[in-house]
Amino acid sequence: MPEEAPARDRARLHDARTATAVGRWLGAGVVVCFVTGLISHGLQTPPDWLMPHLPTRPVQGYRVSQGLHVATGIALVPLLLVKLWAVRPKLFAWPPVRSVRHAAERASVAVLVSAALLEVFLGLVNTAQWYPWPFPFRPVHWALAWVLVGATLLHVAVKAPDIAAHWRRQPADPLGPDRRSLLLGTGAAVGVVTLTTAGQSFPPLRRLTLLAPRRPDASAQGVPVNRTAAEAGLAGLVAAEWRLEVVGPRPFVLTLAGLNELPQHTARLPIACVEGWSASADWTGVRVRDLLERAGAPAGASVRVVSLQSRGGYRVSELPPPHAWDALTLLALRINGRELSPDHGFPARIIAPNRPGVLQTKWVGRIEVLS
Ligand SMILES: Nc1nc2c(c(=O)[nH]1)N[C@H]1C(S)=C(S)[C@@H](COP(=O)(O)O)O[C@H]1N2
Ligand SMILES: [Mo]
Repeated sequence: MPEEAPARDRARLHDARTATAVGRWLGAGVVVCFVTGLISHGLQTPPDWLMPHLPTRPVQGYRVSQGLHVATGIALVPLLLVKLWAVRPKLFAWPPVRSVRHAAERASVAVLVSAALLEVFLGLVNTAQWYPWPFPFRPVHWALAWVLVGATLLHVAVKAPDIAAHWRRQPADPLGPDRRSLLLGTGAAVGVVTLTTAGQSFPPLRRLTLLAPRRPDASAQGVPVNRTAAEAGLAGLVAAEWRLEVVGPRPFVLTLAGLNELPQHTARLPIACVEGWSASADWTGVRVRDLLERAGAPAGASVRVVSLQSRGGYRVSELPPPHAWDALTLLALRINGRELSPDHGFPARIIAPNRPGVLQTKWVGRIEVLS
């Protein structure tokens, strides 16, 4: 009977072949997100043993890995929704539990689905700089990532026979116009969300950046601002009163004029925010290395950078030895040839290669050599 065909076709989309076809893209996305997430976590909160080994090259490394992290996370949204739709009849199968083994399998799927939805949602909301919950974002996103990866591995192991059987399309199981439409539609949805958001870190696509919270070019001095001087309580900063204090074996204090008299260097480096936007600029200022040598810092010392900001999580950052002594790491006074605007950290801010934006401390007041 012809009327039955559409229903049967739809039912055929809720099958193992569709689940496998979408699932492997989903799996690849989870792997990319997890690996780039490990990189971001390692650069942002490195354990002590990792500090001396953190690479400063490639200069754009963090920009690329974090851009990929956020772009892939966004692409997971349509993939997750289609995958859930494809397996929906199984999620609501009746009776809910048939055996102990079945109960265990369902429990693991429940963990997988809730961890995946929550993890992607938290990340997405973070890219929009919206923190509507009482818990801190990073530790929760980090812990959930491990739950998600563990649950994914378990799921792949349990489903291995199904995945193997349906990895390739069977001759007896033609693609059919319905499945082709579903997969093409999914691919198109992934393409649209990627193309309309990736411009926040990938300049060639910036004109298509319709859905991203940021457009890197439409902002002060060509680089977006996360926290303004007013928000940091530093709108009234007076340049003549500002001093840079360098604490080390031979401590010293510099005025802005004094800092301007030291050898100036220019480096083209990106600000790469964990929230997924990034933008490059030409930064000019004094090498942190020169300040460290003048303070008599022992070679290979780490450095703590302290902002004038009195509160907030990003007022202090640590430069690991490779970054502290890198010739490209600057205490920047200028951006693209102009004096830093108050929002970009006037009179001085840190800029270092291959480093998350949160650590590129603005409104620097003190640099401390750590032993
Ligand atoms: N003192 C201080 N420095 C800071 C921040 C801050 O809140 N306070 N925000 C950081 C974050 S999250 C980013 S992404 C960059 C953004 O730099 P920009 O505003 O110059 O683009 O500054 C970093 N430096
Ligand atoms: Mo940031």
